[in-house]
Amino acid sequence: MLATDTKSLSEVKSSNGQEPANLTDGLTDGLTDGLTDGLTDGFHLVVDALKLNEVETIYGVAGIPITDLARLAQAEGIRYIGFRHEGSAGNAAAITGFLTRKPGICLTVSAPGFLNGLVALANATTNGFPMIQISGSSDREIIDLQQGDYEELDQMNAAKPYTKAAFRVNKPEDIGIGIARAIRAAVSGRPGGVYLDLTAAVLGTQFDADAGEKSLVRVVDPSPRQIPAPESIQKALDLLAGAKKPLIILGKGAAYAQADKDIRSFIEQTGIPFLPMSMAKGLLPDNHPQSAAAARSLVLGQADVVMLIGARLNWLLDHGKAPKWSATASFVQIDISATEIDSNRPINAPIVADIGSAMSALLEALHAGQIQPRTVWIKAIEERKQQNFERMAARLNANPSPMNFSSALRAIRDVLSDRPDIYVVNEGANTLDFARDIIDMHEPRKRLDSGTWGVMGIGMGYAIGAAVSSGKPVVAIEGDSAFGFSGMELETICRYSLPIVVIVFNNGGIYHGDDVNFSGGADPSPTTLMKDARYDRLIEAFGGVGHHVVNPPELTDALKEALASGKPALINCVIDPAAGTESGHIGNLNPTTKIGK
Ligand code: ADP
Ligand code: TZD
Ligand code: MG
Repeated sequence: MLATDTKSLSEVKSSNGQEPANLTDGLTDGLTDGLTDGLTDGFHLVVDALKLNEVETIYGVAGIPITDLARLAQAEGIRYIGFRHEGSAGNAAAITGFLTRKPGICLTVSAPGFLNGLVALANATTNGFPMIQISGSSDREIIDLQQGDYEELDQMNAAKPYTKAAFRVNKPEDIGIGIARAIRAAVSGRPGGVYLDLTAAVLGTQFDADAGEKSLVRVVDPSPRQIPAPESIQKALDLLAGAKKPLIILGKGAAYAQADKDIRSFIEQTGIPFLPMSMAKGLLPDNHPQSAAAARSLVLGQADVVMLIGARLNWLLDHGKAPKWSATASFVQIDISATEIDSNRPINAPIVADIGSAMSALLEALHAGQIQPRTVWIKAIEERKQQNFERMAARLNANPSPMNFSSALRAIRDVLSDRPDIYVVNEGANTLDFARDIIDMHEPRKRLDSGTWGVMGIGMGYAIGAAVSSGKPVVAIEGDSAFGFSGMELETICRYSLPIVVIVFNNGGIYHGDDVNFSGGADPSPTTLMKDARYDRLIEAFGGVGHHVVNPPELTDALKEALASGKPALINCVIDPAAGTESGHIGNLNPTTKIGK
């Protein structure tokens, strides 16, 4: 930080020629009671507004001009979790939003801190997670004339293209309505990331306490139900009733909706096979007899009526197009966002509604025996599943040395099968693809991963957000490259003593560890990482427990021990450098030169 950071906030403000903020004349004075001679200020109003709207946690990185905001929030009973990088704070906020259906809050300083957090905010928007990034910002007059302020940036306009909404509060009396707008924008309709800009001047300005209190807004019904049109329900049921080979695809919108019972009832009453997208795994347990996950290519290629529940037809579903999909299939789609319909393929029966309301309307209108997948369809799926289970079992039961992805994941799967309560965070390329297929989930919203962007760097932020918001243990299964993006948050995990076990799949590289430098020079190749790196020793620097494992029994023991302790741990899991493939399962998206290197 710059030298100015050592001054108190009031000194900085005086040097800016603005009113000193009373609050910071000796920080603790008045921090909790908040009022000095019937006055409040922007800091207090923000905290009061967040508390009024039941915000329990703020994730952030402190500094000018929001340091006192973080202190005051903590003093007033909001839990403050301080990170080492705003990206991780933002990711923690985003996943908290996904898990709780309330916007996760990330607090950042101006300009660079704001930009560090913005990637997470954009990722939240892309994935449909409700989140608010609150950032302090420099003096508007100086920014707008580009006169060179400390951490100068036109943050609101920088945020706009990447967020669901972006607002700036320019007067302390607008803090209440600004926070209310941000909350409603984040959680209503398709959830997303919202940016809220609070200028240093607004935070420091004093204001009549009574008028301040009256200016606060408690948001009423921030994400109201969106009831489906009855005729859309009828059309969907008619289409499914005529299907011979129906299929349901569950996406993370279905997980977010928390309509778990009705979704399961509809699937079980109709007997339709289902396929979960990665973060919808566990909505119904992965070992449910109707799961078609192990016959994925068969069902996508042959289904004649497909019902999408909270899943977009994006790249993760090959845009719904041939050859992966049947060119003649018809589609039902339930989505809260009307503009999602017909995005890639014509949708024959759209249901624009929230999934909870749509599922209960479908169940109400459904007659017994109305929808009956053909027996040949169910049998074909069953046969394909058996074949693939056998193939998978052969891979899982092989015991290569060094370990490969399958043998390591078999050990983890067996430990986690007794612990359905544990959250699984997962990122990497091969590490992501293999773990998604091998680790069964048994409860909804327990698998948190790279999501719609396939982004690296969510690992420690998601793990911390899940542990803090749920109080439950987390196992983060991380590629060695993926882990590096947020690895310094090990210190955060240890500082807050969170029950997080990080397993680093150490194959010495992005995708694999045996790539070569085509120039023949001494530098490692672009995808190579440090050979034999001891990630386990990183966590020891912060008082956590490190394990170094080279075979499945060691991995099993280390994971059991780490989970039993409930303390921060990192397992450095040595994987054969030759085991991975370039880009994991999406090598088809990776252009390569045909001319030669
Ligand atoms: P996945 O990656 O799992 O396939 P996506 O993120 O692509 O899932 O799609 C989720 C979809 O769910 C989005 O189109 C979003 O609009 C929708 N959605 C999110 N929440 C709800 C809800 N409560 N009701 C209806 N649709 C929702
Ligand atoms: N940067 C960001 C933010 N997201 C990305 N997805 C990438 C870079 C590119 N990338 C991938 O798509 S996967 C990956 C990178 C860098 C890492 C893969 O290596 P890993 O996993 O060690 O995490 P495996 O198991 O070795 O494949
Ligand atoms: Mg790797």
